[in-house]
Amino acid sequence: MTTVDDVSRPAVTDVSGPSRVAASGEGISAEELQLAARNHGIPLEALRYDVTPAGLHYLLIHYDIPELDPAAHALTVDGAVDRPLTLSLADLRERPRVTRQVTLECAGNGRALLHPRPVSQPWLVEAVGNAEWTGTPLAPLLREAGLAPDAVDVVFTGADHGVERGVEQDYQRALPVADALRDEVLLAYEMNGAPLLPQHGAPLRLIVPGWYGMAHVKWLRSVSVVTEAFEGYQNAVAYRLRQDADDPGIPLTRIEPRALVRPPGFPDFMSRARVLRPGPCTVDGRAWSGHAPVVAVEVTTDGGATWAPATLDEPTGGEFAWRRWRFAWTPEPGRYVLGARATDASGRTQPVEQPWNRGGFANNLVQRVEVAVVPE
Ligand SMILES: Nc1nc2c(c(=O)[nH]1)N[C@H]1C(S)=C(S)[C@@H](COP(=O)(O)O)O[C@H]1N2
Ligand SMILES: [Mo]
Repeated sequence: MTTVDDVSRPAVTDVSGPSRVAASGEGISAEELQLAARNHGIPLEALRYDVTPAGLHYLLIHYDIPELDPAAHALTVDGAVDRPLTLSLADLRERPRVTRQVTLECAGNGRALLHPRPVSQPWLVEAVGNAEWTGTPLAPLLREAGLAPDAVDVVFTGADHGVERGVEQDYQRALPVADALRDEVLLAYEMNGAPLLPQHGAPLRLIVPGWYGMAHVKWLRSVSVVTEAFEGYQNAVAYRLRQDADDPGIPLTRIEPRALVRPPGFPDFMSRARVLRPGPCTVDGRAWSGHAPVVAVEVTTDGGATWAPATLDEPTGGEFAWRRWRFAWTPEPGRYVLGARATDASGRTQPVEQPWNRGGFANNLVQRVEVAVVPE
C-alpha cells in the first residue's frame, strides 16, 4: 500500500482512518449523492422477483468499473502454493459448473438511517439482491495448486484501482483459509444465466455465500495464498465494526438477518409513502440471513408496538437465497407504519433500536414503511 500525497492530489480525501461522521442535522452532501447516483439500490417493488433481474440488483463499486477483455483475461493462483496456476476464462469454463442462488447485501446497508450518520455511500435499506450465480468452485482449484500447510489467508485482488482515505490500492479482500475452502464459494462468470455485466464484475468474480457484499470481489484477477494475516485496507481498516476511530474493531463477515416489506399499494412520488385501499390484501416481502436459515418473520403495522406472525413460503432458492413471506391484512382507513422482523435458526433477530457503529455497518434495524389507507 502506498500513501498518496495530498499536495499532488488536492481533491483526494484526507488520511484520517475511518470515514467522517456527519454533524447532527447535517444533510446528505453532494459527495454522498454522487456515490448514491453511481451505486443504486434495488427498487423495492423488485422484491416481487424470486431472482432479481440483473439490472435491478443493487450495485456497489468503490472505484471505476475496469475495462477488461474476457478473451485475454487470466486468473493467477499463487503465493504459498506448490504449483502456481494461470487460468483463462475458457479454462475456468471447462471446470465443473455450479449454479447457486445467493442473496448479496452490502455491509453498509442501513448506514444513512444511523444517528449520527457515518459519511459514505448513504444506503437506506435497498442494498440487496438475490441472483443466480454460475461458476466453478474455488476449493478444488486451491487444492490442485497445493496449499502450504502454514497458509493463513487467501487474498483476492480485483482489477479496479483507486484511492481511499489517502491509501492508493487495488480492491483486495482476504478470506481465512477455512472460509475460502468452503464448498459453496464460487469463481463466478455468469449472473442469471448470462455472462457477468461490467458493473457486476465481468468477466469473473468471487461469490462467498452468506457473507456481506465486500467479500465478493469483482473483476477478479488474482488469488494469492499468504502465511500471515492479510493487513490490506479493506480487511484491516474499512470493513470493521468499531465504536471510534482508535477502536481496532471486529471484522464484518456474515449477513445479519433482515426482512423487507414489498411496499403495498402505490407510492407518493417524493416521499415514497404508500397509498392503499381499505379491505383484505396480502402484504409480502423477503427475508434472509447469512448465519442460518430464516425460521420466522413477524409483521408490525403500528411501527413496532405490536407484532403478528407472517407465513414463510417454502424455500425456492436454496440455503443462501432469500425467502418469501406473506401476511394477510385487512386495514381500515387510517395511517400505518409497516415493518417486518426476521429471526434465524441461530436465534439472531432484528433490533427495534439499532446499536451504532463508526462505519455504519450491519444496520438491520426494522424497516418503516408509511402507509395511508384511503377509500377510492
Ligand atoms: N473489485 C471489487 N469488488 C467488489 C467491490 C469493489 O468495489 N471492487 N465492491 C464490493 C462491495 S462493497 C459490494 S457490496 C459488492 C457489490 O456487488 P454488486 O455490485 O454486484 O451488487 O461487491 C464487492 N466487490
Ligand atoms: Mo458493500
